[in-house]
Amino acid sequence: MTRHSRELRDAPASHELCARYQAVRSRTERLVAPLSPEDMVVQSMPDASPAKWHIAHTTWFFETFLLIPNLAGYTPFDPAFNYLFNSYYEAVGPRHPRPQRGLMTRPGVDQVLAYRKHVDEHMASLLMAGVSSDLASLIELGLAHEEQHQELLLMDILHLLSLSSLKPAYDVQWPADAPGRRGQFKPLAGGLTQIGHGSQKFAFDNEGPRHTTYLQPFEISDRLVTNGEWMSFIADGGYHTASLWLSEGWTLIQENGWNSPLYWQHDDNGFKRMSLRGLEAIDPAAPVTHISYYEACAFANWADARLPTEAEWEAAARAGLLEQVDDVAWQWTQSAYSAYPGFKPSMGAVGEYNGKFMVNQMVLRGGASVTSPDHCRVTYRNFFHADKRWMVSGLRLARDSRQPGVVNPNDSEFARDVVAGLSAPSKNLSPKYFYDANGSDLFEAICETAEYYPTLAETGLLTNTAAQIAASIPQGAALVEFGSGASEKTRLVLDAAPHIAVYVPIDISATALNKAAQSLRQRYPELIVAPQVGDFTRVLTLPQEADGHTRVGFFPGSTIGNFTHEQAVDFLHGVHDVLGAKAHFIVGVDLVKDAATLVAAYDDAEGVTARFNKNLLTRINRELTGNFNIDAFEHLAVWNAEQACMEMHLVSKVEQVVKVAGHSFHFAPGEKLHTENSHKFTVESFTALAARAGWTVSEHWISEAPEVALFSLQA
Ligand code: SAH
Ligand code: AVI
Repeated sequence: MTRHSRELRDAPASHELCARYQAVRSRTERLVAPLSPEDMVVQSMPDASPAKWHIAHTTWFFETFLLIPNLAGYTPFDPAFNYLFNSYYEAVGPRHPRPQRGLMTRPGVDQVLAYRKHVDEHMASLLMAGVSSDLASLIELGLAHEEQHQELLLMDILHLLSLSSLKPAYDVQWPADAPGRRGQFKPLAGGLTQIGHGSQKFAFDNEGPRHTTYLQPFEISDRLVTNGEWMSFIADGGYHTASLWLSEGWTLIQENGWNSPLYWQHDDNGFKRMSLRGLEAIDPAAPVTHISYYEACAFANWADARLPTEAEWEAAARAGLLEQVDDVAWQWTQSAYSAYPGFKPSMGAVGEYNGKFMVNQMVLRGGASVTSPDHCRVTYRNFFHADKRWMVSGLRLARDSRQPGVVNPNDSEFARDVVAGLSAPSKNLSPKYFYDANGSDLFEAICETAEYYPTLAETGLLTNTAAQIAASIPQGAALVEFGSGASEKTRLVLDAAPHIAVYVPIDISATALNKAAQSLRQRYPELIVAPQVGDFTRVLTLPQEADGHTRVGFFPGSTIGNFTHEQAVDFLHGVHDVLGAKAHFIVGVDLVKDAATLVAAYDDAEGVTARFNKNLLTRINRELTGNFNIDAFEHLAVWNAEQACMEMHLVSKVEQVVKVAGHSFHFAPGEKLHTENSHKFTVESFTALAARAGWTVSEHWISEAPEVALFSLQA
């Protein structure tokens, strides 16, 4: 044990870990609640396991790896369970044969639930007694393991129910995948890129080490292949054209008579498919799911494309180019599942978790509708054999670069803006480029720092005013939010105003937007959620879902402060056009206050804001073949009292020349790169600004100190 972990030995587990333990364990129990005892015992095929086995095995993990070695005096619930519920750990001993898990009528479901209770009670004692950092990591692994089994449980239940003649629903309310437009190819410059997990946060051992890899220029679709596209493949004889298929795949479909994805069935009225909601019509605009690697490859050949490699997928996801990242279906890649350079399995029996499966399987990236909330990361490597399709698997197409001119980083808007900003006498960059996938996560982390008061203050204010705001929103309205990010504050408005029919979040960060949209759809099943990825200063029309609904604008977070006053006036004019006549717009702004509070909010002690600021340079290095030395720049936050503006800069510590997109830029020692303005207002100054764009303040509310304000604007 390290000195560090010994020091932590007596500390009770953090509140977060205890809460997470309870949340994960109770979610498993909620997931099995709709099942009958009979549903929970049957094994529908050797790959699947009975629900009863999943709930026992996840418990066995905590008993075997946490309680027995670490809780003094712990007596196993039943010594036979080690044999029954060990999955594949050779180090732990022999086990019940996997294909015969469905023959385990004993122990009964009640006994397995009693086993869970016993282990949970003892885990509570262990957590309270204190855990070292090593033990906390093992508990995190146990919880991530249980989340994987939550997904397996749903996959296995669907497989089981699909074989029932009654085609019963697991849960008629289970959310359906949102339909949407077809994908468009997005170009990405190749070059050296970093992939893999490299932070201190939890990840499975197979996600690291982070390492450099080389990519040719390529194009990748921003969305997944749809059912409609798959129907065209079928109609075009896709399953009957040998030239499209890998030899093993062709043999497989002949032997099994496959002519459509798993769970599809065809009758006189066309295709239907089995889902967790029961048998249903297939939505052509929703992504296709439950396909094998072989089918994905054949489709890609038919579409004159290919599957992305996992490195291409990760680079594109980090660049924020992808939609439907982890909320619909796992996406097959053409990468074989093998060790990253320098990979070492974890120590001890849990070293068997991933490493020993690194042969004959293919990697899938992203996440699926059945994946546990917040379980995924851009580095997450799922893997299955090429013939499997009972998991929620889909595909996203890629192809080699077709337009070398377009993939030249010098031709993108981002490149043009960066080159122009770094060429200016006072170097500057637009803050809208902060928000790639990492930047959006870092902004979320800023909101949790003790110093960044605006989030807490505005959340409190919205909580207190939600009822009044809700009363001002007409029945059946469409709420249009600008820079919605995680849409956390929106929930306060949606809770208070269930009469809102449509929600249109607009954000430049595809990853943040799609994650938020998926989670809102689950929480508000009646609400139509129509996300729009893009620059909100350019949104001229809203999606058709908003047609015929009175539009109410929402712009919290004091993001309006990131504009210059001129840009803010232009934006306010534009919003008026988008929202229509008699528009109503609710805007959050930060108010002028003492310099110490302001500077601390933009220079927190933990350095989260500094990392957010510097991430812009990391993004430039990755996307625009830049060579910024991140450590040669210092984060600076200053209060410009004259402009009533918090400014963020990156200050060059030394004289240096930086290359970006083929251009060279000289930095003198101490030279500043201005990355963000965050204007602060008074009630009077904001009222005057709004008036310049034709808006009248009908009401305003001010939070407790540190003060922020909400304005209700009327056109
Ligand atoms: N409204 C949220 C998030 C604020 S952070 C809150 O109050 O907590 C600012 C958000 O605006 C980010 O999600 C960022 O991706 C988005 N954003 C910044 N500039 C943008 C632009 N020009 N167009 C669209 N979205 C933008
Ligand atoms: C999104 N925007 C309003 C934030 C702000 O406060 O200006 C972004 C931010 N920059 C540093 N910390 C937070």
